[in-house]
Amino acid sequence: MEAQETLLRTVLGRFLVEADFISGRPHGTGHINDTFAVTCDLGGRRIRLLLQRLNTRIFLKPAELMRNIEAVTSHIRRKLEALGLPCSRRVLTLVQAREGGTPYVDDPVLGFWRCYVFIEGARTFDVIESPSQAFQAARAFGAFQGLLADYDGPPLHETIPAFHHTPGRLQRLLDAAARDPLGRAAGCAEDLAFARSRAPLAPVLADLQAAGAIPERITHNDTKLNNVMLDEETGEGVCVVDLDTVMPGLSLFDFGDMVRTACNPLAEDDPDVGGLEAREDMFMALAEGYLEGTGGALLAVERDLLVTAGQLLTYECGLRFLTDHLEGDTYFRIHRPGHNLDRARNQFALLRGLERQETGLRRRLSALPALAG
Ligand code: GN1
Ligand code: MG
Repeated sequence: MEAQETLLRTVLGRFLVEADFISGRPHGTGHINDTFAVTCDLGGRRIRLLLQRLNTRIFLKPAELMRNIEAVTSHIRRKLEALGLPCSRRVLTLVQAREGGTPYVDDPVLGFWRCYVFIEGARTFDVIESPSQAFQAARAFGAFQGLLADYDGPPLHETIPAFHHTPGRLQRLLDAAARDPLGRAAGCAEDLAFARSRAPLAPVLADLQAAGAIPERITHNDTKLNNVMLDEETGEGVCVVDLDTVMPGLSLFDFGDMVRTACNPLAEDDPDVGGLEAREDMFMALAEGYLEGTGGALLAVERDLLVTAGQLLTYECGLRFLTDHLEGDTYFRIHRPGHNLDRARNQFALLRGLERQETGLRRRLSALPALAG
């Protein structure tokens, strides 16, 4: 604990903040980076900052990633200012490093760190509680995409190549199962069989994307519901966070990943998945929020694929968790043995639910005023 505080104090000292370190502790439940909330004293006033150590085994070009975040957040800030909207809580604010003129510290000993101003009075949810939260979250992710629709800054670097190329994700799973480096494949034979049985789903969006049948836009690509902050008082979606994968993609990736997280009545790692049903009220709230947030930008071909996108992104995430289980848990942080296998099974159970519920969901969607006719 003390070592951690010493580390955080040292890292904070490398950023351009005239505040004194008081305390720091781990923050949030992200699987990739290490995140800490740090409390400081600024002339007698307490302020908080967010320090994050990037996982550079996964983000291989962190400086380019940070250039993406700078470009995207400044574009959004400019647009909000032009609209006369206050930006301090609506877009992430990076703190500059003391040296190097960069918004990050890259140190051979400390690692690669960035620092954000903490957004107070808002929080994230790992399991969403009400359809109005789902609506708010989806509207915020939709609005985020809308704000970037006219992005004209430097081309965005692809921080993780082929991130949502589901056929590639399936292939990697099959390769991992064939190599079976830790002898875990026998213990998940049924899960692997399920993954194989859904192979026809894998290329659905990738093929349409490759054919240019669905427009590429700048998307968030990691719209897990805990990547958007909701105001503690009003419940409004205030700020989209975790911008590491903002790059060209499909709106349907973003919608699908929201379905994956908001429609799951369980936490994504809950092993007790018998008869899991997707929450249809959440699905409808997401669709309404996303359609509103994107302000009519979604084409008919995209609107027709909302249910499929939910299934596909749930499938893809299941493939990724299962691959990581077979490869020895080197990607997603685990907190217990078999954690990634539990996560994969949970995703596959949700996919089964979304398949059983497909007709009903489509019927309900077609009755939405924004989609009817
Ligand atoms: C990771 O970083 P975090 O925890 O918000 C992952 C997402 C997965 C998610 C599954 C860069 O998101 O793609 O959907 O875990 N992020 C990256 O919970 O791989
Ligand atoms: Mg996150």
